[in-house]
Amino acid sequence: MAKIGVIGGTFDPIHNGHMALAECAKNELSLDLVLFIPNHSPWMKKYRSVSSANSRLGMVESAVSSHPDFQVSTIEIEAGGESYTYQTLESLRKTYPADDFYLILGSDAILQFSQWKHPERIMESATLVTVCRGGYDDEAFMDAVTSLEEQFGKKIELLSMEPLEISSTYIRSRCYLDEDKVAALLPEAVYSYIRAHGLYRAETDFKTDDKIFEKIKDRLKKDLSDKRYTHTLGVAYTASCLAMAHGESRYTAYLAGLLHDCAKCFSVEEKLKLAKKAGLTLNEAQKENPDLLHAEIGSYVAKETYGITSEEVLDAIACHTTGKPGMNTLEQIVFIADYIEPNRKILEGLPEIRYTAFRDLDKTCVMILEHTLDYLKAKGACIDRTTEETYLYYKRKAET
Ligand code: DGI
Ligand code: FE
Ligand code: FE
Repeated sequence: MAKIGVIGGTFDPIHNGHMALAECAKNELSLDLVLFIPNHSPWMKKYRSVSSANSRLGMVESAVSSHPDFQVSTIEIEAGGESYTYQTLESLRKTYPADDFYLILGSDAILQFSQWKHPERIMESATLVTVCRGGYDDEAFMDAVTSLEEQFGKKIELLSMEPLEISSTYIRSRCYLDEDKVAALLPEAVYSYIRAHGLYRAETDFKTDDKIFEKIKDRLKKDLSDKRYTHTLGVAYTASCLAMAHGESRYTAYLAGLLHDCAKCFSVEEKLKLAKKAGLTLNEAQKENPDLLHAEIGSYVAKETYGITSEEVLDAIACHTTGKPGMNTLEQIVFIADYIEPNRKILEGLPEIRYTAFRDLDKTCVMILEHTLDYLKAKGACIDRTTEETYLYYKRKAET
């Protein structure tokens, strides 16, 4: 029978406070294992978009990789949506029926614990473990602990450490400004991960003449026609404006906008060659109209030539021409910015689409795809199945 600690959270980013808490619980309660469980979509944080589950998972993975008794569980990320702690614990117990669980919580969580969904089922599944806010002489806190113990007839384990008051908000907003201070609050591997993936840049020093952008623009000027380059800047600016309207990262949106057409001006032969190199299999529409490949090839070129590692940026580039069902916010933003950027010649319905884009992304996708499909049908062009599927997906979504 093993003793398993469980520590959940948004981990945006995971920091030394979480690590110290897990370490202390492991030592004082002789835990065999501590599971870190990043949540899928945290209780929607207002005015701030949370980093993608992928990025948060990547940070937690790099934080625990050097600890033999720490592991990551993707149970909540895989479940999708909002997970309740009682559900997570109950499914963990199914996986490890013989083991004892210890749910490690910060002191603030203890104070709100009775308002959680089914606290009695949580108490049934696990022993609560927490730290004393401000030491044992914090009466309000100790009263809360005692009253929970009485209410549920179960002891709560108190760790002897002083909680480390580390703020993820501070880390996110200062990580490119107070580099040394921020680095001291994070496991080294997490700090490197943040820098390598350009996380949190949008919340700090976004500038359109950032060195990274300037280098990309120099290259784009060589690879694109003048007209295409002007369009590209329009898409990048528009994408960052849409990001502001819809709570996405301006930085990521601008970057994806800049690169979305990076493969557009290659010749047909070059496009086919690159498609082969990228290992793509061509569908009927792409065979008839190889220009359609510029989106997927663009994603490949952005990675190989421009050194972009952010999967979300690469994904947004890959689907910008046809869209795809179930796009995330960034993907919708790039898809839409491409259509509405200020240099686009006025097509029928464009003013209304521009108006809607800053209010309702799903509805805007329907409007754009309707126009595109009409246009392609009138032209007698071969329609990519994804374009059709995307249209149906968003039409259905808008109706429900
Ligand atoms: O690269 P851009 O011109 O900025 O914009 P884009 O990547 O959206 O490409 C636009 C072209 O792609 C436009 O002429 C319509 C065409 N297109 C979009 N979906 C389909 C399509 N063409 C075909 N044949 N089939 C499609 O499903
Ligand atoms: Fe394009
Ligand atoms: Fe474009």
